[in-house]
Amino acid sequence: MEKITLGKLPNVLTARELIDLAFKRAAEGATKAEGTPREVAIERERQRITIATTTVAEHLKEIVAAFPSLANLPPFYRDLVEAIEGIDELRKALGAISGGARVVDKIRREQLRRLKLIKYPAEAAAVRRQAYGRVSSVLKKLDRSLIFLKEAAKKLSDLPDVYVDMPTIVIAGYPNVGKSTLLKALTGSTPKIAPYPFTTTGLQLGYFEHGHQRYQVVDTPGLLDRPLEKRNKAERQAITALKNLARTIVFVIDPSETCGYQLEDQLRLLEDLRKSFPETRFLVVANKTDLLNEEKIIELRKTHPDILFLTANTGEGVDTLKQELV
Ligand SMILES: Nc1nc2c(ncn2[C@@H]2O[C@H](COP(=O)(O)OP(=O)(O)O)[C@@H](O)[C@H]2O)c(=O)[nH]1
Ligand SMILES: [Mg+2]
Repeated sequence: MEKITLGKLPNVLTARELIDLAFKRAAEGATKAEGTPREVAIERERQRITIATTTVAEHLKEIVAAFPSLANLPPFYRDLVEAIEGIDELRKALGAISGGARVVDKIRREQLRRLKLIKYPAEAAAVRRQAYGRVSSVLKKLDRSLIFLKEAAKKLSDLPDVYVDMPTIVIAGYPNVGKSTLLKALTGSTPKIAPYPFTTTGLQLGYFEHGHQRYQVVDTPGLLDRPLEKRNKAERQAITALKNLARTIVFVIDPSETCGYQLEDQLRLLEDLRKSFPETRFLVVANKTDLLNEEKIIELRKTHPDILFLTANTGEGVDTLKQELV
């Protein structure tokens, strides 16, 4: 089972922090050399230039290497990254950092070459200062990208841990229709909460096993519980990500309307979702059957012959649903 964790992203330093770190290491790291005053000066500055530029270039390369390769991300996570940061923005920033690392490597080679050509010891420090100045100006130009990636790393470390290739059932429906109760009834456990962008409550994940196959059940509080037209672009993208995950959507309706929403509105949301998830199988379940009278059930069976009736809080009908799901 593939479980992606984007949790190990680097602590990205800002331009200022990286400059300070590099120069400090260079100042402390240079060792004493022997020889003529010119040789001593050259060796001291050679070490400083090397340590400073290497510190900077290595950190930049580390950032690029540590960000998950966007090309290889499973679609679910790609959509989430798109929702959170914009893949293009991320790619551009990483491209800038990667280019910056190459420039710093080049500065090292050029300045070390210049260092060899000096005549007087005092010139060595000037070559080193020039190297520092060039590196600083490269980093200052990268600062926006560095700050962007610092933020991105923070947000991406917070992506939910889900199994992207486990058969997954997503539960949808208006608030208070009994989605969380159904998740518990299906999976028999307290759901795990995974942070998810654009909902404060996070995804609720549960698992059940049937015939040696594990199934993942996802409740999406705050996401698939009201009309999509009211969503902003980023929220839509976060919803789109679920498309890659959901093999089946269980749409829960509450015909008793004790949830506070009219059945008519609930069914409209269902049609709305069907249009947005044209390739996903939908199973419609009517919950809170215990609160319905016989007439209502008969009427619903007539208009919607495919509906499964259940009472999530007693577990009645949940086994039938499970059979239907697997
Ligand atoms: N009578 C009855 N109440 C239920 C049933 N399922 C859930 N509820 C209640 O409906 C309320 C909302 O349930 P919840 O699972 O939190 O809904 P969600 O907002 O869709 O996740 C809670 O008070 C539940 O106890 C049911 O089958 N029958
Ligand atoms: Mg809930």
